[in-house]
Amino acid sequence: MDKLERKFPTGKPTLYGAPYSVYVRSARLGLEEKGVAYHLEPVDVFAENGVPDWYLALNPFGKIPTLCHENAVLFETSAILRYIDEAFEGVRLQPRDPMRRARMNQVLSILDNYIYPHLVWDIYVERIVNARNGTTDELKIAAAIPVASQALTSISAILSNGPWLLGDEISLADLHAAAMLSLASNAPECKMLILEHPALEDWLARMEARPSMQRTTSRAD
Ligand SMILES: N[C@@H](CCC(=O)N[C@@H](CS)C(=O)NCC(=O)O)C(=O)O
Repeated sequence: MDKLERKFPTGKPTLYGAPYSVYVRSARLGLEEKGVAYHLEPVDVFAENGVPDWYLALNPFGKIPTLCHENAVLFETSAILRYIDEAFEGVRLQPRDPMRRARMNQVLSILDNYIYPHLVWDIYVERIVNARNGTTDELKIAAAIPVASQALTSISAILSNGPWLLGDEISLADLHAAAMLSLASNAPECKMLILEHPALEDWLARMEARPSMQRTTSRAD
């Protein structure tokens, strides 16, 4: 049976991706928090020979994750997260109140547009991943710090009294943010920036303690 024939193996949703990806982890956190059984189908978009053709047929951008469910193929993580929340029973992950819901969307946007490129790529990847072969670009890290700092300040300003970003109820914003900040905080520069916001640091510690986070580490796969 080839990969595409295995797309809808048991009626469970299939998530294509690799456990190292923050975007895949975000989608997995949605599934875990909802209590949805799913199948994680490995695909390595950074493989030496490039993105496999069978995967490009699912996701023409060659990014992970992609979700397949009920004969439909869905890519772009924020769409996947919203679908998971709306299609399955379980705890509600999007506020009903319009302003809280807008705040959740605002956080998702800040994460995609500022945190992922600047904390994950410009700082974490340079400091931790590229350091392994001695190619860290210090100028890139230095240039990223002001915008990374502003992005964390903006999320911190939204963080209410907790325990979660939008208050009493955990939302998609918490899941997406935890996936990115958990990884980025391995870089000392990101850690320092997070420590400037004690409430954000406490929030991240609370997120790290959740079973969903513990079940979705790369080590757990
Ligand atoms: N806009 C996409 C972004 C996903 C994304 O960038 N995933 C990374 C892994 S964390 C990826 O596939 N990178 C492959 C590449 O950039 O070639 C989404 O929201 O799902």
